[in-house]
Amino acid sequence: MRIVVLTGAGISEESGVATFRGAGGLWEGHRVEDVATPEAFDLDPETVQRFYDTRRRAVATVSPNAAHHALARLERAPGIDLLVVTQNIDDLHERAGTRQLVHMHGELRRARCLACGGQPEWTGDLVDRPPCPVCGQRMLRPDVVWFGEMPYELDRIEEAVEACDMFASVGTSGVVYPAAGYAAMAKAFGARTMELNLVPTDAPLPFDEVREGPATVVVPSWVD
Ligand code: BV8
Repeated sequence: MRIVVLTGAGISEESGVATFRGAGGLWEGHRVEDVATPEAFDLDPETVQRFYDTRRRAVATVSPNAAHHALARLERAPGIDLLVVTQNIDDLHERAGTRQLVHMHGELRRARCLACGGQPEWTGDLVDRPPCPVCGQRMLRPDVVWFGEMPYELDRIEEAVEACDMFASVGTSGVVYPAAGYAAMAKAFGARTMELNLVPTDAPLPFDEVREGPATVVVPSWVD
């Protein structure tokens, strides 16, 4: 059985990672437009670098939760061909053991060099403009997809969404495209669709099934 699971900030929330649209739509005290766009980076690179440095440090102190571990178990289940497509830039899916994984919005633990295009693994801060390990120039940015930028591996994702028998959306508000369009795409290609969320979204095309509750409860109960 071919399954695609799309995850959003909600799957990491119980690990202690802030969601985007939580307290009053501010994101760690910032408006999204002020920190998650190329324009914001051009205008005020320090603020943007500090924003991601803070999140990179925070993610290093948290652990995968029961929902991440349940998806890693699902990948190993006999007869299951699973692809996890995450909008999250934390590494909690990997640390829980998921292997077939796409970070469509990039990763905190990778940097991108604006000079040579290198994408080195990165665990430290970027605000002090460290040299790129590939070319030595001091032009590193977070390897994260900002608004207006092209997400990663769209062809691979769309191919999997069109071919899957089941599409599950876990912990995402379904606001950001093209991710938000995948449930309808899967349905159009004949898949069963399911939403697992603390607060079900009023998706334009309703899911076949909705399981309401915290990810650490509803994801293991679905998987096991
Ligand atoms: C692009 C990385 C060109 C940065 C992020 C139509 C087609 C294509 C593009 C667009 C379009 N319409 C508009 C656009 C432009 C734009 C867009 O979608 N804007 C929105 C605001 C309208 N999209 C883009 O710019 C994208 N690129 O378009 O390229 C293109 C053109 C055509 C075709 C392809 C490409 C790039 C978008 C990527 C932006 N980068 N993140 C970073 O992380 O710092 S987006 C960011 O918000 C996250 O990555 C995430 O993807 C996104 C959504 O957040 P969620 O994960 O859903 O989190 P949220 O807080 O919103 O919701 C949490 C959910 O969890 C809630 O439902 C809550 O109920 C639930 N929850 C909470 N706690 C729990 C829980 N559930 C379970 N258990 C719990 N405990």
